[in-house]
Amino acid sequence: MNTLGRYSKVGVGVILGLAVVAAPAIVHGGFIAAPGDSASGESARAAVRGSLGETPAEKDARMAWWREARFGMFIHWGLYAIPAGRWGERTDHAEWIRTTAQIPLGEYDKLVAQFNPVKFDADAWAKMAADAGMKYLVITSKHHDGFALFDSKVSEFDVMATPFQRDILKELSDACRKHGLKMCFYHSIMDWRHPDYLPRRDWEKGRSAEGADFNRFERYLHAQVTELLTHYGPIGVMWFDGEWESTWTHEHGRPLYDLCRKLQPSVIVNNRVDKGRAGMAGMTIDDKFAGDFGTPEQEVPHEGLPGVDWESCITMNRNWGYNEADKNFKSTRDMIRMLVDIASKGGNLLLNIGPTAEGEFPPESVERLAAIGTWMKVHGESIYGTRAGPFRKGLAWGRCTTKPIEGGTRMYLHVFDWPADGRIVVPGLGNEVRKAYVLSAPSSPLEFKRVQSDVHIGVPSSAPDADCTVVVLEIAGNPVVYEAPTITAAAQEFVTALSVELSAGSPEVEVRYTLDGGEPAANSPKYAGPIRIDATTTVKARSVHEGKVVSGVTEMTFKKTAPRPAAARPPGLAPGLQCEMYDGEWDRLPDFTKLKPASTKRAGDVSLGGGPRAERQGRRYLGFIIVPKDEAYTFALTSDDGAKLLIDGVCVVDNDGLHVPVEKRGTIALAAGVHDIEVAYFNKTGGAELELRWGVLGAALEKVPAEAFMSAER
Ligand code: FHN
Repeated sequence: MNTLGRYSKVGVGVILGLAVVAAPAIVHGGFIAAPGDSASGESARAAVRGSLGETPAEKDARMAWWREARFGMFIHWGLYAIPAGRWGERTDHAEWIRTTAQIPLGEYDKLVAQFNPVKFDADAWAKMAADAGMKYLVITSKHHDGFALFDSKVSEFDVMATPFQRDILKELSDACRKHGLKMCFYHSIMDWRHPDYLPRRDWEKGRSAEGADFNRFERYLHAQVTELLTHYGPIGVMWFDGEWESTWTHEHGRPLYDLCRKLQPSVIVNNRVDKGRAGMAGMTIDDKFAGDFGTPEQEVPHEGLPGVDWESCITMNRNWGYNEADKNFKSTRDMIRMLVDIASKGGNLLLNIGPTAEGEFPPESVERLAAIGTWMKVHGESIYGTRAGPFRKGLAWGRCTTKPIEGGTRMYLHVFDWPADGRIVVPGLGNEVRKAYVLSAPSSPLEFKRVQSDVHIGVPSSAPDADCTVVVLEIAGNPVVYEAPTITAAAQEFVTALSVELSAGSPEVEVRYTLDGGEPAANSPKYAGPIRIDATTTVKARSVHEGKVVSGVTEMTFKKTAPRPAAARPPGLAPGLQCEMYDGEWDRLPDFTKLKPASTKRAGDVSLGGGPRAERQGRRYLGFIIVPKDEAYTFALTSDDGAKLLIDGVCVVDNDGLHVPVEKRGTIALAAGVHDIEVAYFNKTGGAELELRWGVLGAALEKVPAEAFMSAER
């Protein structure tokens, strides 16, 4: 059957126009880059209001329930639960089984007739989530296989085509509301079944892409998202995924975000709606991309990012979809401590369940949800609505979350390693302590005393809760933490000048510093804003509070370097680069100098251009880059799969290997003029991406314009 016939044609709603905003101050990899044109900085910041004119205060109001929630349930469920990971001899598949087992469409479609989860009980699922202390539930309305768990009028590849014939999402949304949970949907952009979705899977040899119309697919995607945001009541989050393939672009992402917000202005949308996600680390690389929160996957950021909303999505075992053989479940203790770690960094945890084909949660998941719920019943206030702890350098024995209280702060000290000496030491806390107690025994105060800049708390000999005891410390005012200052700048080498920022972490603590290598003291210059240096300088800084030195010294040396000289401009240069094309299959970049190119063409810039992406292809861009002025230049090379940037033969960015689109950066000091440039790139299979951006030190990065490239005409 021509599967094209199985999808009705859909019109498209009005797609909101794009609001183009300039980039505000942006955190790149821990460095602060300010707008290139500071004169427009204020207007740029004022203009940063998302594409619907939302003000920061309005966004805070929209995000409030999500920031309060801290803890949600992820559910991956669909046809793939039927094989339960097994196909032929292998038992290590899961929700990707149609691709990992290379199952032809017709074969996979047979699962539709087998999907009959007679034990599905929406109320039981919602109750288990609520009893575990979760506040929202995100379920796969459609995963990459294209199967809809809801009654979709624009697709017949949905739950109504199965023997079950019940709208699972309708039942679950009603149950969620009954149990006080926000109903949320995970919806995959990538769709391995819709005839208009490109690219095809590389192993689907016989499945032609003839007639595929990606614009028509986008209309279909919008139509299903409209169904989800129209027929199931108030939705908390639209959790998109599968945005990484090259056919999906920023020009698709922003309108999809706007559609969601137009249909339900209060809905929250993750950053996988657009192209701004930094791989599995999940954070958004640039404010121009749409999405309300970052989405680290199977990992927790090393430290929270102040003012950045993010949520780590993590499985209980090793698979998202049900795999019968996967008994590698994390312990309850590990998952409680993971939730605490995430909350202590200001993030949310989205903990995954993969239900069986019969419609039940695996018993191991049920047991762990109940145990987590028992802990949350006693300790939930140390998670819900809390803020990241103030200890940037961490705590040896556990984690800290905080909540403002009348005239002070309540600090929740989550103790993983209970002290043998009956004393918890809170390092470098400058505040007056009002009281201390174990959260589970609020009427039994604990003894505490100040020992220099530390606070010692007397605690029972054994931990009241072995998984994680919470000790509450109530202090006057905002936390004042004594830690050695941090020193940040756009790079450690520069050509003309560099801006250096110092931070003590707590606003009440001063940073005193020296630029001559001397030891900073309480009467050294006080940091009052970015320091401009124009010569090689060693910066030393330490924290001072109420006239007293309260930390050790942080030191960093910044080197002024001569820019690499420009080359003599060869004669006969023409705009663009030489681009050698190679055919082959690699896991890492080959040495292209030892291979013969299949063809050579001129490329306007370093990108893959429009159209479908080739697989098993290598490229080598050669020529010159014209540098406008003597400066240190930061280059950002985004690729899927591997790539490298060399300038004057020096490797500036190494982004080699097999990966989803990932951006890597490097900085090099260049004199104005012509410099050799070489970009090597390969794509093995699946998605493909290549982009080169640059910026002078400290400025926002932009795509390297075509007019910057020249090469000899051949
Ligand atoms: O490919 C999906 C995967 O199946 C799963 O849905 C995870 C969960 O966020 N997301 C993608 C992998 O990054």
